[in-house]
Amino acid sequence: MLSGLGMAPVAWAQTNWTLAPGYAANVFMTQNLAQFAADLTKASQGKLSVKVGELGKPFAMTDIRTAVGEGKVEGGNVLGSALSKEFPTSGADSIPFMTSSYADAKRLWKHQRVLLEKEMAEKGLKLLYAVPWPAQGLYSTKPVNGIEDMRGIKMRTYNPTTVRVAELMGAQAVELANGPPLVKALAEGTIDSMITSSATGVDMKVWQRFKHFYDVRAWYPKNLTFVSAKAFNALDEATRKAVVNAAQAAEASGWALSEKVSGDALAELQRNQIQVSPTPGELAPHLKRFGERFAREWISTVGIQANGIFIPYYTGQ
Ligand code: PCA
Repeated sequence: MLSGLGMAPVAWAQTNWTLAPGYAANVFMTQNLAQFAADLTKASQGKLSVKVGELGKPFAMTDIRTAVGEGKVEGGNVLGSALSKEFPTSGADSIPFMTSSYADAKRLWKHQRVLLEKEMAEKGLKLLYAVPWPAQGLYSTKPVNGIEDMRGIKMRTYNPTTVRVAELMGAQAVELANGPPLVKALAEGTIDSMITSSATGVDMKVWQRFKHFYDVRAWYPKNLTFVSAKAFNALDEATRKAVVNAAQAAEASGWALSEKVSGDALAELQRNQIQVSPTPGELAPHLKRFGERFAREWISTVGIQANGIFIPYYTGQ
């Protein structure tokens, strides 16, 4: 209302952004995204209104990046390593056994971010913040004692690393998106195993199908929140600053939330009769070898950029 005496008419129009989520509304990644949207809307003092869309409406996670590039939606939240064909350095957080704690993951992100921001900027995308999923472990219908137990089984995959690990183990990769496609496969019993977090196991109520979770802590893949650079650059300076500040806060709250969810979800798996165990002794050396092989393959695909992450990371910076 502009009825106040002496009040100047509003000279600016409100900008509306929609962020497309790659995961359902009850998943902690999307909850954190919704908080970011609400905080940013508030901080922009009416200049920017940000809302989170609904999973799959209309974009599946695999379509979000293109939709943002084409200006169909201003931004999104997707699994970074699923974009590693276009943005090679996004795959650094899915290299098996490179990180085995949140502290490692945070240090990796510090080095990865510099390169990834640049790669994305070159394609017209503004990277806002990243949040890790809890450590990746192995779910299985049957007990896994050694590598023989993985041969020929159907293993759900979600990015190039999980596909390659399935191949190296002699399992059959079945790519399934988080959400309805995975829920359906679990209900129909068409997969025997998968590598993902405790959190996703709970979200998908995997106990209807899986009986075992091996807490392998193989890697900490991250979700990226980004917008089109065009949408970002169209904002005035103060609002751009509000976006950057809100993104920083969302990154901090997201990492804390991930860590909390990680422990809660492990307990919830156990409450639902899933047996939680460490990596089976006979499987461990095979996984380690596959991890090393994967890292070598990754370096040769990514090239010189890999140095920019590996050298500072492994020299403890
Ligand atoms: N959950 C996502 C990706 C990694 C994770 O922990 C999924 O399984 O789809």
